[in-house]
Amino acid sequence: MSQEYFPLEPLSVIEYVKQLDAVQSIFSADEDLTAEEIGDGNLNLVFKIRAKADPKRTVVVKQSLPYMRLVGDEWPLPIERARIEAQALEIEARLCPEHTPHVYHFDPVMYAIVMQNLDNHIIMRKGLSAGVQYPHFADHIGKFLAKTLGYTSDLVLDYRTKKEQVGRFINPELCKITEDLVFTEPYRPTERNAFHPAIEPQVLAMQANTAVHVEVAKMKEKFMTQAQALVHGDLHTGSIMINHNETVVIDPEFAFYGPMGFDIGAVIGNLLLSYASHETRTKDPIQQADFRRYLTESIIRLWKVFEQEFQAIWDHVDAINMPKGYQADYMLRLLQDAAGMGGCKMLRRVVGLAGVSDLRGIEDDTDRATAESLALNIGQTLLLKHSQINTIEALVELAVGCRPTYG
Ligand code: SR1
Ligand code: MG
Repeated sequence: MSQEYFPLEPLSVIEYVKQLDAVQSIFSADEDLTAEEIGDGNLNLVFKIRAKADPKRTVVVKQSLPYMRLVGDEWPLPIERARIEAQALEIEARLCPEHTPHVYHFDPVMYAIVMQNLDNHIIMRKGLSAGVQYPHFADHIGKFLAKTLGYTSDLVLDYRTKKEQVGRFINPELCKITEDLVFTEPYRPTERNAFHPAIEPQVLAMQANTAVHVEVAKMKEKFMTQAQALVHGDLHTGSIMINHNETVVIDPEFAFYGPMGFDIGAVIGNLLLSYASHETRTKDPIQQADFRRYLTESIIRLWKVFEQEFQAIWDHVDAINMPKGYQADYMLRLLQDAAGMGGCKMLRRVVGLAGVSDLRGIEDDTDRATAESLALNIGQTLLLKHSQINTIEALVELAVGCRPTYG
């Protein structure tokens, strides 16, 4: 093991992997390996390592850089986030192994995680852009959310363990990125915002809307103060690797003790970003309606699975012994938080620094602006109306009632 941190490169990562005991069952010590840096994330180095003789024998090495990869070294970041990610993956693997990648090794000096290469899966965002439907996704993610959020909350953990866990997952710098990029910058003119010029009138109207500022402040306060459960913290469709049968959640480096609605809202908001993108990605009305039905049914289903599994965990353990009626009130608040925070997650992807390929990848300029205009309207509607939403069906109804302003 190396004594000092250095950023890996395709050659050094091969030498690095070869000396790890943890992968001896996959690669033999003298075997030829290949390394490819896939680098499509905003933050880290990611290498795929394969045995030349048998590319199916493969691992991924993910290493933290001391700065934001997307922006450069003028935006320093703590490499410590790899430790948070490794610990969160350990907990998720214990609670929900079927939806968590296998970790072979965590190196606390190199801030590198060696893990399963999900070679038979694709990034869900890409599949959704291509109009692919994943029939088990909603059940899988509903269950993942229920287990990872339920079992790490006060509803299950004893009072001391819960507080110790909050301490282990203090993640200030990555939380600050979210506080800035999700809950602050989209709502005011800043240098880092980037949006399509055609939707500028809509963006300016949103930024001038006092009600938007008040509702986003409520969401930001919850994000900053409500240590409800160990949340993934960045559960968008780029953090989900998927195929027809399997769903695996990756990348919990933003994990911390925060509001459950932030994770649930991230998934819902990202499905609705896809919904908005198919305003123009899919022109055929029958295909468009079919795919959008899949997306909205998935939102309803994932919430229902979450609700059922979460309540079952709560009923079984009930560490805080709350009175009757409290559970229904709690579940309603989770739904409303998910709507409000999901709305913010949509808005940041249209207006803010880090966009998503669902929208920014639409080649035709007018098509892109039209889809982004719709995403902005859905995000704003969910944010403004979150406290009036009483059912998941009502949330979906509000979203599908929106139309693009532009186009
Ligand atoms: C500047 S990029 C930061 C974003 O990338 C991550 O995936 C998070 O969503 C974060 O907000
Ligand atoms: Mg990520």
